[in-house]
Parts: sequence; structure tokens; C-alpha cells
Amino acid sequence: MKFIRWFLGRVILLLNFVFSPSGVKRSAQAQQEVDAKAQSLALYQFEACPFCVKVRRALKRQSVNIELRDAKNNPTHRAELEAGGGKVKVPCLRIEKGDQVEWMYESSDIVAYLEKEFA
Ligand SMILES: N[C@@H](CCC(=O)N[C@@H](CS)C(=O)NCC(=O)O)C(=O)O
Repeated sequence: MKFIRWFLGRVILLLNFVFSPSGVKRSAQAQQEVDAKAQSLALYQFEACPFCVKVRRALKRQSVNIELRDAKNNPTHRAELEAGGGKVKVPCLRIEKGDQVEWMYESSDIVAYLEKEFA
């Protein structure tokens, strides 16, 4: 079972690599603004999780560069996710808004948020 999961994960990563979406092109200034806004975001994720791949593809499509935090292999990131979001479930987008932090679960909600903010 573990092997099958591992194998399927590799297939997903390969397909994602082969059919990688192209990112939107912006002027240098517009991209700088996007990069600045993206500083307030971080994605907690597992490398081969299909829902995480879906969100990473949306980020790539929108040319949004955010920090990816591995919640599977990095115990610090895993603990942050559990403490902040309340559960170790990925993907989870951490959104900093001033003093407040929102933890957004559900890949579809995250993709909709990215499209609203950056498309
Ligand atoms: N409906 C969720 C599904 C997310 C999901 O099932 N993620 C798995 C990894 S692929 C997970 O975090 N499993 C750990 C758990 O549920 O405790 C989404 O679209 O984001």
C-alpha cells in the first residue's frame, strides 16, 4: 500500500513536470508588486499530494512565487501547521494580514483565493 502510494505520487509529479503550465507574463513592475504581495503567503504542503500539485499549478499559472513549506518531512513546519491551522492537512495556505493570520484549507478554496487576488 505504501509502495503504491509512493508510486502514484511519482506518476503525479512526472505528469505535472511534463504538462507544466506556463506562467502569466507581467511587466517588471507588476511582477514586483505581485512578489511583494506574495510575501505574506506560505503554502504548507506535501510534495506528491495531488491537491498540493493542483495548488502549485495555480501558483505557477499566476506566476506567484510563495514559500513552500514541507509539512511531511520538516517537523518544524508540521508543528506550525498543527498549532496554527489546527490540523495536519495539506494543502493549507497561511495568509498574513497585518497582525492576523488566516489558515486556509481546501485546494479549491485556495485556488479561488489565488485567482481572486492575482489573476
Ligand atoms: N479536500 C481536500 C483534500 C486534502 C487531502 O486529503 N490532503 C491529504 C494529503 S493528499 C492530507 O492532508 N491527508 C492528511 C489528513 O487528512 O490527515 C483538498 O482539496 O484540499
